[in-house]
Amino acid sequence: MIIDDVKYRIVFDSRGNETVECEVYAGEVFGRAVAPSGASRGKIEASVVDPYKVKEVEEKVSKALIGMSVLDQEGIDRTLKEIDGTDNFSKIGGNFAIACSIAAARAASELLNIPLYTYLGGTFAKEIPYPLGNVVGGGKHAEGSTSIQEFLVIPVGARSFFEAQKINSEVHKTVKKILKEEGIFAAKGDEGAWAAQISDEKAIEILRKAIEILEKDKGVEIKIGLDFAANELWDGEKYVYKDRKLNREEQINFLLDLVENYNVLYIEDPLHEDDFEGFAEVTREIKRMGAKCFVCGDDLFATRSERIKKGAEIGAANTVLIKPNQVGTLTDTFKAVKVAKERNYEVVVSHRSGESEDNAIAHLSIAFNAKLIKTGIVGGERVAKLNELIRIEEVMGCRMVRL
Ligand code: 2PG
Ligand code: MG
Repeated sequence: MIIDDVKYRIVFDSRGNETVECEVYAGEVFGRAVAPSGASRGKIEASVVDPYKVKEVEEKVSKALIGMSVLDQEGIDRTLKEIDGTDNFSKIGGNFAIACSIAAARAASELLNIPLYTYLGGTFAKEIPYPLGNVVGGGKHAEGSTSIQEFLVIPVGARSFFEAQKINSEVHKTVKKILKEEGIFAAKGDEGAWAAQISDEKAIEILRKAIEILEKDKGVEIKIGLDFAANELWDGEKYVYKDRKLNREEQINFLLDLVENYNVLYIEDPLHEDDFEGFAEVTREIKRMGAKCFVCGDDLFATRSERIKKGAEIGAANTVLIKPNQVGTLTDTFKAVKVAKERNYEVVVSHRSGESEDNAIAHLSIAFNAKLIKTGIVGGERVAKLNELIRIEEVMGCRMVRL
C-alpha cells in the first residue's frame, strides 16, 4: 500500500512548548506520532528544528515519501535521511523525522491490523519490561531541587506490569506524605517527580524510608535507580553540585558509595558524555563489588550505534538508554538496539522530559525486549505509556522480563 499523503501540524508538549505531530496516510489507514523533546540533551543528539518550519518540511517530506510503500520502513527512513543530507538532521530536524518515521510504522501496523509492537518486534515481542519510575527529581527538570536529576524506583518483585505500576505510584504518594510530615514543601518537576529544596542525600533517605514502608506493607522488593545526568553537572573540570564540587575521582567514589550503601540497581550517566574510560572504570568497579547494577549510557551513547560500538570495545557501561528522537528514525533506533544486544548490553527504552499523549515508546519497549521502560509515574503524558502497557499486558498475559 503506497503513501498518499504526509501531514504535519504544530501541537503542544507537556511543558507547554510547541512540537510537531505527523500523520502518514496510505489508502484507508493512517498513522500519527508526536515528537517529544529533552531538556538535558547530549551534544550529539539529532537536531531540533523550529516547529514553525512546518510547511517547508512538510513539502519536502511529502514530495519524497508519496508513492513509497508504507511497509518499507527502512526505505522511508533512508529517504528522510537523504532529503536532510546531514548526519544529525540539522536541515529537516530529528523532531520532524522521528514523528514521520513512527507515524509511518503506525500506519503500516494499522494496514496489517496488528499491534505496533508486533509489527516492529515480531517474535522478539514477548515480554513486558519493568517500569523505572521517577519519584524525586531536580537538575534541568526542576532547578532549585536536587542536583542529581532523577531518583527512581524499580519494583523488582512485582509479578505483573499492573502491580509494578501500582507500587511505583504508592512510592510516589508515600514520598509526598513523608515530605509533608517533615514540613518540606514539594512541587512537581517536568516529569512529575517531586521537586524540593533538599540535598541529594536527603532525597535518597526519604526514598529509602518510603521503600521500607512499602516493602513491609506489600512484601515486594523495590530497588533504587539514579540518573545523574552528569553532563549537566560537569563544568569542564568538576562536577558541580549545589553543595559541593567533585573532581572525576571524587565523583566516581561518590557514586560507587551510593551503589554499595543503598543497593542501587540502576545508574544512568554517572559521568559526562565523553568520559568513556570513566564509564568503563565504574562498570568494572561495580562488577568487582559483586553488585548487580545496570550502568546505563544516555548522553554517552545518544542511541547511536557507532558510539555503542566504541563504548563496548572498552566495557563502558553495560546498558544503553534508547530514545528514538536522539537519532531521528526507527531504523537507526533499531540499529542501536541490535548493536547493543550483540555486545550483551541491556536496553532501556525512555521517554523525554517533554512528552505528549503519544504512547509509541510503550510498544517499542516490548518490540526491543527492553528490561526497563523509563517513563515517569504520574501525569497524563507519562500515564499514556503506562496505561498502554497495562492494555498490552491484558493481551500478552503477565510475562514480565527477568531482571
Ligand atoms: C534523561 C531524560 C529523560 P531529558 O536525561 O534521561 O528522563 O531527560 O529528556 O530532559 O533529556
Ligand atoms: Mg538521562
